[in-house]
Amino acid sequence: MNTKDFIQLEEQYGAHNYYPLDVVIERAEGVWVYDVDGKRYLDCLSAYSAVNQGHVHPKILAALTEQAQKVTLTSRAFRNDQLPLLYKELSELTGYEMSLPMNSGAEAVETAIKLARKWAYRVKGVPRYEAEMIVAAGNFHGRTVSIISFTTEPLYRDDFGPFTPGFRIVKYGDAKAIEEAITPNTAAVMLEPIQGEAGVIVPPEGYLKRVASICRENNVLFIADEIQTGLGRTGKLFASHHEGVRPDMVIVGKALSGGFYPVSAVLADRSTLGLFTPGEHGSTFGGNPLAAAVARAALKVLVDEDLAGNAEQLGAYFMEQLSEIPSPHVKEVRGKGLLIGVELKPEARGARRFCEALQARGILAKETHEHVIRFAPPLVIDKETIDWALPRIRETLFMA
Ligand code: IF1
Repeated sequence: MNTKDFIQLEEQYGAHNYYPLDVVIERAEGVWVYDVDGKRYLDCLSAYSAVNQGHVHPKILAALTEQAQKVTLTSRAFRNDQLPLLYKELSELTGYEMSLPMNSGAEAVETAIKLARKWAYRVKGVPRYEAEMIVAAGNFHGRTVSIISFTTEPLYRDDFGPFTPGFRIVKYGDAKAIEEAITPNTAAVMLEPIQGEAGVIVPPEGYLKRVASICRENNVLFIADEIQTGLGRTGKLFASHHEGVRPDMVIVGKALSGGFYPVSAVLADRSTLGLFTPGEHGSTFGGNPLAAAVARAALKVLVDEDLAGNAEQLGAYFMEQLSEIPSPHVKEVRGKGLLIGVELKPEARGARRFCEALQARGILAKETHEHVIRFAPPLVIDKETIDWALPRIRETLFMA
């Protein structure tokens, strides 16, 4: 079977909830993916930053294979020998006292929302069911009904009401807007330190620091969704570290497993995560030994290979080189570390056609919000590979 055959099957039998590039990948290793026709591509999406460690990293694969032959799932009705070690290693790495493991990023976001509400009622004394959360316009936190209840993207919400109440939406990047939205019933502020899906929107310098102090001054929890920006992507362990900010809660996912398995978690101290009592919250697969073994190996790779450092160094180089391309189509190059967005001018007629042209030149990138090409390769990329990509990107950015 070739590319066309696979696409035909997908079109016929699969729900059309995506508009993927016409590339059918059968194998991947490091920064490279290979399609069924034997073509090689540089992956500049990293499965939306889930493959920071590079595709099929041998050490994570070994951990998966070894654990899969021992025990994969015990449920949390019993205990297993991998989860306690993950808890400890996550705490030592991130400096948070505790964590709660889930599977998808959205499940971890829902967990953070429930925890913030519980803290509001039990600790802050907000009257029951009056708790509010402040979020930012342009946010992306997942696809559940509660989460799309506070999205500003019509595509994600219009056909899916009625919506979960209790969320206030303010302009991203404006700390004053957050201060003005706080009421005595505000439980938390939840933000992406850099908005990925909105088009790699980097907030003004000092924004996160200002928001963190506004939250502290108003007895409001500050929750950072680091599912996409975390675990080395922006050149630090967490994007909030660029401003020396320590949120009350940090949500991680994606690269927590290096792309091998859905693993997510909420990180916080005992004063919040200690509020959960047995049976209140959980999931069948949350904290399973296979997920924990894979996550432990994925975190070890991040640290041992200093992937955050590599992202910082090569991200700066990549961004500098992209900024020097005098393409008539480019409006702005922005980002941090290896989370880079190239915004095109409206007259460029949208980023999709540039992504298709990049594909023809052996590079897989994804458009986001119509006009932005996101470049987010695995953090194991080297300078030679970036230098291989640059002429191909330059050529594409000069197409008519
Ligand atoms: C899709 C977007 C990226 C996330 C942040 C939570 C989640 C995500 C900051 C939820 C997930 C993924 C979801 C995937 C495409 C991708 C995405 F385009 F949708 F917005 F990365 F930008 N917080 N993002 O980025 O985690 O439940 O997916 O594990 O839904 O199309 P999840």
